[in-house]
Amino acid sequence: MEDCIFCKIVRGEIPANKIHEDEEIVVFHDIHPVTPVHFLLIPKQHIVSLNEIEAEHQQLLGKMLWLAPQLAKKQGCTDGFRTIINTGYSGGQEIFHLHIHIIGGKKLSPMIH
Ligand code: IU
Repeated sequence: MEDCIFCKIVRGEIPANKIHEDEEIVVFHDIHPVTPVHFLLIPKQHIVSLNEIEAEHQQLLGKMLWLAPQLAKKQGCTDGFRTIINTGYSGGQEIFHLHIHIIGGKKLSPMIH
């Protein structure tokens, strides 16, 4: 997707503070962190949101979730973290390229409001 900001990060056209990259996934620190640790896992492939996933994406999504705790621990979240996927307009999604937020680095309250 030419105009997608996260696709531009994948292609290296705009900068991001990357903490992981492999053939399918890029992970980088969120530019507006809401907690001491806040990073995003994105597929290199342009998938709009969780609403658009297909059966063929199962392995990719599994890999993203498999990577998340490893990277969270490396970023200092040794005692837990929160995983958020905003989906669609009502889900609060602002960037329409699927991404998993990992937030942590402090004790989070139990409820999301
Ligand atoms: P959302 O789930 O679509 O609401 O989250 C988008 C996130 O992308 C948000 O936390 C932004 O701070 C973040 N972000 C970023 O890390 N780098 C960017 O260049 C842009 C947005 I634009």
